[in-house]
Amino acid sequence: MTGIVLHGGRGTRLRPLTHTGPKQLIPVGGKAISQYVLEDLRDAGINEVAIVLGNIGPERVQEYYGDGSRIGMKITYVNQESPKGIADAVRLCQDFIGNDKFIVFLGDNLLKGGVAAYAKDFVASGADAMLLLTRVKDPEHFGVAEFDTSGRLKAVVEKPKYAPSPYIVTGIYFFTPTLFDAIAKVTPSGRGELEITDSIQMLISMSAKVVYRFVEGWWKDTGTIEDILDANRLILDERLLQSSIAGIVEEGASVEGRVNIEEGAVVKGKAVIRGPCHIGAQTIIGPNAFVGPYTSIGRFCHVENVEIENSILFDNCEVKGIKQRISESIIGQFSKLTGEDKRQSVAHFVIGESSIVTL
Ligand code: TTP
Repeated sequence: MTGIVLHGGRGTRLRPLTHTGPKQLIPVGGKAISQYVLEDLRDAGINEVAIVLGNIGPERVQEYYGDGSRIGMKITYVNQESPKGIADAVRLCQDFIGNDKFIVFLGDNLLKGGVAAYAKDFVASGADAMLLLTRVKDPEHFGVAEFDTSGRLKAVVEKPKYAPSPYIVTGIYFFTPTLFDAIAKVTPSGRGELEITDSIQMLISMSAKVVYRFVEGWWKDTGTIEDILDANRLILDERLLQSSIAGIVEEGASVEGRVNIEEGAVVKGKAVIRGPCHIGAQTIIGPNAFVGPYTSIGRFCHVENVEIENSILFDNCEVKGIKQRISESIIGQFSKLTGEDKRQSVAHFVIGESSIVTL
């Protein structure tokens, strides 16, 4: 099997973060979201992957992953000039896929436990396609599954007004190359995209065998700021199982709970870090800082005289002297948040790359 990992899209719901880079590279727990996707594929024995690049920061994706050897994979890049839909992105990989079975994994989706068991299941099923479904409260915002009385998948409908079931199609799909015949018969939807749901519907109409499994555990689509912060919490909870302290914790500083402190990072006196937290390489925390639960701080940051929790700092940020507790915030790389603000409440920020905010 091979894999396709999408890095395109418009990312409008994640602006300003997506003004300067693709959402799939937003860091949670110290790694780009799509790195968890790639590592899940690798752990399922899939070492050859095509990454589809969109028109937001494609060069950053290539810089981050290179040829893939850093994470033990072989990566081929495919360009999607404009966001013409998931099926359009997949179609561009037809030559790369050849006659292989393959997984399409949206680069901004996270799945507890990875895909190894599902991939085995798909191969054993002999099906042309296998979908992973999950139950949600608001199915109308997704591709929704409709079943017949015997429980077979009858249809998949994109964002219906009235959902035929509470089960939606997640962004992890298993296919054989029959999918390309189906995509060739699909025309762009009302929003001008070649839809993957229409392509799956076409497979069903062509009498292809389309099966499904329900997701065991959680699945997270990271399309909004709230989703990104949730993903950060889930990843720190699930994947940071024990502390690893390669940096320096100075006398008078305190580190509690599960905390990952990378090499060259320094936690200065009177700083408290309460896990689960990730502190990137060469970052300085303190003096006088509280880094609270569910916070991921990138590399080369400086955090001083502040309290911060449930937040994400990209690399190269400076956050200093803010009296309000910073919570549920995301701060883009090379940004500075400083000031002499005296209010003792909780502040919430979403700050794009290379920004300066002085209170
Ligand atoms: P979406 O999150 O549905 O779309 P979007 O990225 O345009 O976001 P927004 O609604 O906030 O503007 O995309 C789902 C996934 O598919 C995501 O990982 C991006 C990827 N994608 C592509 O790679 N190419 C495309 O043409 C589209 C539409 C999405």
